[in-house]
Amino acid sequence: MKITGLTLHPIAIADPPLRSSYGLHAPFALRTIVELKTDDGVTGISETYGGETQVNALEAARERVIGMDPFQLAGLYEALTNVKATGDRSQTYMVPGENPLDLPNRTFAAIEIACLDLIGKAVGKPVCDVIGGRVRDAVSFSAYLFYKHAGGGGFSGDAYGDEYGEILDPAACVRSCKQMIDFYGFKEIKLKGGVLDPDIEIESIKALRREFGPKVPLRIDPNCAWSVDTSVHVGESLAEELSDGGYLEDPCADLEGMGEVRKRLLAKGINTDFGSNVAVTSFPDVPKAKQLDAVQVVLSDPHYWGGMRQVQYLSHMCGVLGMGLSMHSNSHLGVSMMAMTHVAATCPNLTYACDTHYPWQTAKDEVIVGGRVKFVNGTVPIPDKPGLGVELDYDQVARGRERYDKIPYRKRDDEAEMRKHVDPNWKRVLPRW
Ligand code: GKR
Ligand code: MG
Repeated sequence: MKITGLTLHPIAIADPPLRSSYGLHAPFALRTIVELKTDDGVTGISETYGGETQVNALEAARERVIGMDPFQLAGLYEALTNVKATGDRSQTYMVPGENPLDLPNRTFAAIEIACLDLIGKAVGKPVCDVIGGRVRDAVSFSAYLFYKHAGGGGFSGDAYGDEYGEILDPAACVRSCKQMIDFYGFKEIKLKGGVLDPDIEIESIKALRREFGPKVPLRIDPNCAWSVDTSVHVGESLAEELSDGGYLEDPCADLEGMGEVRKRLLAKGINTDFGSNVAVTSFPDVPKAKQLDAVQVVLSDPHYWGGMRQVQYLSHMCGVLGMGLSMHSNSHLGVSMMAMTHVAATCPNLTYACDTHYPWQTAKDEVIVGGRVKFVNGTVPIPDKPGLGVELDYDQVARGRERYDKIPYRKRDDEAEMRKHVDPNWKRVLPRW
């Protein structure tokens, strides 16, 4: 089998005005759909980050990809990712998908996942079984709550309905969470923090605990907006709420900072686990995080860790080091949803409900045949179909492309969006509190 075609579909999908310590989400998020065709007529697909840099990097890989045997992924990994680069791989100062240092990994991942989809289709097996077999038939996801302004995304002429309304206080957090849980059946909750005063965010978590009780694990993730002292204050205030399967995610910048917070909390008898997808983004970070006791749960993500097999290696590494594994997400559609689900199904120690932004996207923009991926009691079951189990709806892809062509920006810039829509003088400062 040989790859004979690579088609890139840059698309834009409506995204509500979600807030995080990075700033504000733009009215449309950018994604790229990758499509590979083989000489025997099989097609494989994947979805990755969007915008010019990502599309150009995939375009640059074309020559290496066309003509290759899709089974020969180790050689492609070496060819695309073995580049000498030094610098900060973390997501401390750059939003996911915009750090040039993980661009090679993102690019490989997009090709790898499309290859695995087409291999699965060629041999008649789901991707999770192609990459070694599943340890579960359905993958749990969490209710991923955001503070947000009113609005459902899109531009004025093409404004989308606002499913969740404005969420800027603890009561609205609880209301939106109930709405999400009623619809999707999620059993764990994550709150994106780093937006309001930490004491208000503490109150949001306490209100969620009061509403949903101790059987629903809680996490809060301010994307390193807090100082070490503030992180200790939040850790102390939420000692009970973040226990029992919850965690405190990237409270402050750097592994050294998180290690210090952990030490100070342990000294007070508080054993809250720390998660990370900001400080821990590549393999060398993992033993360092262990050594500093800074992170107990690593958030994987096939999109920037270098694909599904790298996530499996990460799972193994975390297992060896006695660390837990969870999964990170950014704004995405159904193809990414299924890639995340397939790889999560193969990682035995991925015992936390994975993050997903999926509830924030809408059916109007979905690019898979049959519409949005269906959740069953907060899980996505592995479909009894070959490959990722989904096909592209080309009319929907074309609509996504039209939206992409209409919008003026080609990268994610939450700081600029914040200045445009909320505060003309806004700057991301770390720590903010
Ligand atoms: O979409 O604003 C966002 C999130 O904050 C995202 O960029 C993060 O990468 O979801 C993410 C996380 O840190 O867990
Ligand atoms: Mg995070």
